[in-house]
Amino acid sequence: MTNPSQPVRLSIAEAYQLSYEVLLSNGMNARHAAAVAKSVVAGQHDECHSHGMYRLLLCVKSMRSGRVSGEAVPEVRDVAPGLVRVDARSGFSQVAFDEGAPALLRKARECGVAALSINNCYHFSALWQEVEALAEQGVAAIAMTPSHANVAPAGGTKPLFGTNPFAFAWPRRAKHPFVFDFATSVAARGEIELAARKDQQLPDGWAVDCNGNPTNDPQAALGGAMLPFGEHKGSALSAMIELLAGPLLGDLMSFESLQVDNGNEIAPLHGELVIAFAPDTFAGGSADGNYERAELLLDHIVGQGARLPSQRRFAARIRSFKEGMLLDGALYNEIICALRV
Ligand code: NDP
Ligand code: PYC
Repeated sequence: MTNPSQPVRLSIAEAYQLSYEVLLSNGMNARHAAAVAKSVVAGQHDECHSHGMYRLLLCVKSMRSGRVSGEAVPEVRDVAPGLVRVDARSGFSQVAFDEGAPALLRKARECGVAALSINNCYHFSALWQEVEALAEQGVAAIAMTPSHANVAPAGGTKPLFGTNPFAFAWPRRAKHPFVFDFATSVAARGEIELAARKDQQLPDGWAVDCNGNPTNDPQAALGGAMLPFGEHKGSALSAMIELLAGPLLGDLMSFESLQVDNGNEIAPLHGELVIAFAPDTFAGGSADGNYERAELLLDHIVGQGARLPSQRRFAARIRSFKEGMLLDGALYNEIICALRV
C-alpha cells in the first residue's frame, strides 16, 4: 500500500507483472491475462489514463460477476475471401483479435480489402492498439465498436448510443503509423469516471443530467446522458457504428448490451468490426509512390504547426520506457486490493 495522494512510479515490467497477476488471480488463464495486461499497460505507458491500468478495476469486476470467460478459446471461421469471423465465446476481446488478425492481414493482401468480425466479446479497450499493430504490418485499418448505451443522440437527452470509438491507422515507411482513435461522444466515459474519482468538474457541453439539463457534475453526467461530439455529425457516426458493428455483424447494439448487463455494470458485451486495406494490392504491385504522396499530406499538416494525432502518445511511450510511468496512488492501492491470494 502507498500514500494515496502520491503517485507511484512503476517500470513497464513492474506494471505488466502487477496487471498480469491481478488478472490471473481473478480467474483469467495465462493467455487472457497476458493479452489484457499488455493492453492496459499499453494504455498506461501511452498516458491514455482512461484506458490504462484504471481498467483493471472493471476487468476484475467483470471476472467476479461470473459472466466473462477467462478461459475462452475463440473460434475462428474463414467465411468468405474477404471476411474472417471470430467468436470470442464470452471472453475479453484481446485474445479474439490476436486470433483473427493473421487471417485478416492475409485476406487484405490477397483481396485488397478484408474485414474481421469479432463477435460475442466483452470489450473495454482502446482501439488504437489494434489498428496501430495492423499498420505496423503494412496495411491501413479502421476499427469500431459499440459499448453500453450512455450517449444521447443529437437533439435527444436520453442514453441510446455507446461512446462508440472509431480508430484509423495509415502505415508509414520507417515511421510510426498515422493513427487516430476517439470516442464519438465528446469524450470517453472513462474520462468522466476519472473526473468523478477526483471530484473534478467537467467542461461545458459534455453531458446532461437525468432531467436533460446541461451539467458539469461528473456524477450527474454518469446518471444522465453524455453528448455526441460535433452534434448531428458525431451522432450520425455513432449511429453508423451501432449499425456496422451491431446488426451487420449479427451482434448487440449499445442499448441491447446495457439490457444484457442488467445492472451488473461490467464491461459491455458486443461485437467489433475491423477493416484492413492493403496499399500494395490497391496499387497492383508496389505502393511506394503512393506512400510518398501520403507523406506530403502529413508534412503539410505538421508544416502548419499542427500536430499529428497520436504524436503525444508516441512521445509518452518513449518517456515511459525511459523513466517508468506514474500511477495514481489511490488507484495503485485499489489494484493491490484486487489481487486475490
Ligand atoms: P481523445 O479525445 O483523448 O483523443 C482522441 C484522438 O485525437 C487521439 O488519437 C489523440 O491523439 C488525438 N488528438 C487529441 N488532441 C489532438 C490535437 N490537438 N491534435 C491532433 N490530434 C489530437 O480521445 P477520447 O476520449 O475520445 O477516447 C479515448 C480512448 O477511449 C480511445 O482510445 C478509444 O478507443 C477509447 N474508447 C474505448 C471504448 C470502447 O468501447 N472500447 C469506448 C470509448 C472510448 P493523442 O493520443 O496523441 O493525443
Ligand atoms: O470510456 O467510454 C469509455 C468506454 C466504454 C467502454 C470502454 N470504454
